[in-house]
Amino acid sequence: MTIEEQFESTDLAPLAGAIQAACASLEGDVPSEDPRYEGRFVDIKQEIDKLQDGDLVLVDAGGEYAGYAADITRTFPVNGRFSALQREVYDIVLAAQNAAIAAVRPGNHWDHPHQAALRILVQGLVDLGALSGEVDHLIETGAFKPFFMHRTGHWLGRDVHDVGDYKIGEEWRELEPGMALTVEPGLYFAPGGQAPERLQGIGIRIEDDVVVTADGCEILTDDVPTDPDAIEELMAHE
Ligand SMILES: [Mn+2]
Repeated sequence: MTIEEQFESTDLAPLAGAIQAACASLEGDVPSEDPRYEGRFVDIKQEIDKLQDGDLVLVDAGGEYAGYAADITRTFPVNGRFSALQREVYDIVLAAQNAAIAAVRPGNHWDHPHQAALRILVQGLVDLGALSGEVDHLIETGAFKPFFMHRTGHWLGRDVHDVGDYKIGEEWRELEPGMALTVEPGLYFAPGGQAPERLQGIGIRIEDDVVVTADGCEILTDDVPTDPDAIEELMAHE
């Protein structure tokens, strides 16, 4: 069975078409005969054309093995080196991720890692000049939401956003050994948005998959580096 036949035999056929279209677009061959893929092809082609020296590219990749899903995000500098400002933002997001991962342990509840990440991200937004005021107040009022508009993770398992409750009644669910989740803080400064202009266009997310253990958690995706020096090193070899 060819890989195409395998894809066609599952509901992944549209994804296979999109991937084929993307690959074909890189070779200059436009597969326009199949209308199902036309929109996807255009989207991907436009995104590829936009990459410029000095930009960042955020890759949020899903994979499946033996029926279990993975979900990993890394942010790369297109030219192979983070600018000083990009690295400043990157280091804040990485510190937030480390704090969140440290908060994934039995006895903590679902919201603990998010609150740990949020505190560091909001302090970072103040340090960067994107927000001003007391961190507690900025968290309470949601003033950070233009720059961090999603939560720090979700359940992971047979599906990439797996089933499972986050609260039981009014209470956040307690973390228990064996639970799998993502840890994915980010900071995003939209062009034309309310951040200082020097920050606009920078968007960074770092996502790992973790499993709660007896006394903490195990990072399943740590073979792919998050350290910015290691990412630059990785890019220098390709
Ligand atoms: Mn995710």
